[in-house]
This record gives sequence, C-alpha cells and structure tokens, in this order.
Amino acid sequence: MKKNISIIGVPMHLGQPLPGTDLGPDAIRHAGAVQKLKRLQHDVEDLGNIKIEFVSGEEQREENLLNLQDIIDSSTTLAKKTDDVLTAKRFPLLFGGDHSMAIGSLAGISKHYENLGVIWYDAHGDLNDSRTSPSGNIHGMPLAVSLGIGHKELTSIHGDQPKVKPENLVIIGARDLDPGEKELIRERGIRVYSMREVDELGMNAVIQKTIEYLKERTDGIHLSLDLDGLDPTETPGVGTPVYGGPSYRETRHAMELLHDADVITSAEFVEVNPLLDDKNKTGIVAANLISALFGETLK
Ligand code: 5AB
Ligand code: MN
Ligand code: MN
Ligand code: MN
Repeated sequence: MKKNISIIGVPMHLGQPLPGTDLGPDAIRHAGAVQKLKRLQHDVEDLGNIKIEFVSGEEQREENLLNLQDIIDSSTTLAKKTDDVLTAKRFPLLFGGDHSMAIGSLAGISKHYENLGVIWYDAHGDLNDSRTSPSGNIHGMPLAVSLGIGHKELTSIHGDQPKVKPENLVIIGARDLDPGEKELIRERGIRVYSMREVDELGMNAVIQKTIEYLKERTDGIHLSLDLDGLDPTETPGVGTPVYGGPSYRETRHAMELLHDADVITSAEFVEVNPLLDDKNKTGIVAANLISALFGETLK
C-alpha cells in the first residue's frame, strides 16, 4: 500500500541530560531514510525539524523534573504538528530526538482516534512520574504521561483527557523496569512482552500476538520505537543502553510483519544520539527499520 508520508524531525534533547539527541533526526536522514522511502514509491514530504526551544539555556530542575517548562512548550508545538499531519490525511513519521517527544506526538495523534493502540518497542517502560523516577529525566516518563499520570501541565497538553488507555498498549523488549513502573504495569494490567517472553516465544510470535491483540480493540496503532530497544552491540548510539536486547535481525523482522499486516498508522524512531554512536550505526539501523516498516523486501 502506497502511503502519503510526512516526516517530522524532532531534535529533542530536553528529556535527558546528554548532548547529541538533537542531532538524531539528521543522522537518520544522512543514513538515507528519505530516499529509501521515495524509492519504495511512497509520496514523501520532509517537513524538516521542529524548533525545540531551550529558553533557559541551562538545566532546570523542579520537583524532580528536568527541563519541565521547555518540554511543555515543545510538546505543545509537536502535538499541533502531528495533529495537522493527520488532519491532512497523511502518515506522521517522526525522527527523534529523545523519547520525551512522545508526550507531544501522542497528544496530537490520539485526537484522531477513539482507541489509539500503541506499540512501545523499548528496553524501558517509560512509565515513571516525578515520584517514581530515579533520574528526574522526562524521557523516562512519556508513556505514563500519555496514560494521564504525572505533572498536570504534561498530561493536559493538547487536551485534558488521557491520550492512551492501558489496555490499548503493548510494550516489547523491556528489560530495565523501575519498581514503580512494575507496580503500574501490574495495577493497570498493561501487556508487556519483556525479553523473557521474546526469548520464550520468539519475535515472530510476539509480533503476531501483538497485532492480534491490538487489532480487535483499537482504531489505529502508533509505533514508538526507541533504538535502545535493540541490543546496544548493534545500536551503540543511545544514552541509556541495556544489554540483552533483540538483534537488528529480529527487529527488522518485526517491522516486516507490521508492514505486511498494514496496521501501523503513525510511527516514531527515537533516542538516536550520533555523539555516542560509532560511524552512525544507530542512524543506519533506524533508516533500515523504517524502510522495512514501509515495505522494503529482501528479494
Ligand atoms: B528511554 C530510567 N527508567 O526513568 C529513568 O530511553 C531510564 O526513553 C529511562 O527509554 C530511559 O531514568 C528512557 C532509569
Ligand atoms: Mn529506552
Ligand atoms: Mn524510551
Ligand atoms: Mn535511552
């Protein structure tokens, strides 16, 4: 199926303290992502990068939340942008940028669905709030915020309502969950295929089950793929690497299955940090996963 794709670069870095994720969107472009999509005959427009305002110019911490005010501002801008792309009946494809960007992307996207499904492919749950977070870094909180948990000014971006329902969410690849996140997962009955399940079932079955589960309860599915979801031997350019993750090969297969099922309605590839990378390996993996998601085949 040919898609009308609008690429939004999100040079977000405010959600964590390390420099470099602001260069992530361009690293994915330099790896050829846009050309690959065009070669697959999709209608592709690259809207460039949104502006991330870093008003204070230095780290601000309030109530264990790093850079709160600037994140509220840029998330508001991004929510409007993703909302506009869907209003224009185009597919929002976001290049990141640290994962705090998902607060804005999901806020804008969810407006277009009654029951937005989310696949969160990540080593982490990103389900902390200021009380449970060991770091105060908001890139560890976007999924909680989207469920309506956390600072009021974050949860009310682009509308007061929760953006995602816990039963419409599937987390894949988790292997580093904080105690508060585990508790929330249990409390809300969130479906998690941790690395334990990926090892036991295999990625093929995990993705098939995910599709089956979300297809019957949602009217659109957003893929949020954190490059640290993969094992850092293949994607070293991430700020919070965790060993024991799925390979590029398994992840690519996951993208191929999602493509074949034609269920993904928006997507983001996040946490690419070229300053921590080795010859743009992580950007290249991101670009290859994107082409597989949009139909590139191996033969
Ligand atoms: B990422 C940690 N759970 O909250 C925290 O990369 C790590 O978007 C968060 O998944 C990692 O600081 C956030 C320890
Ligand atoms: Mn992560
Ligand atoms: Mn993440
Ligand atoms: Mn990370």
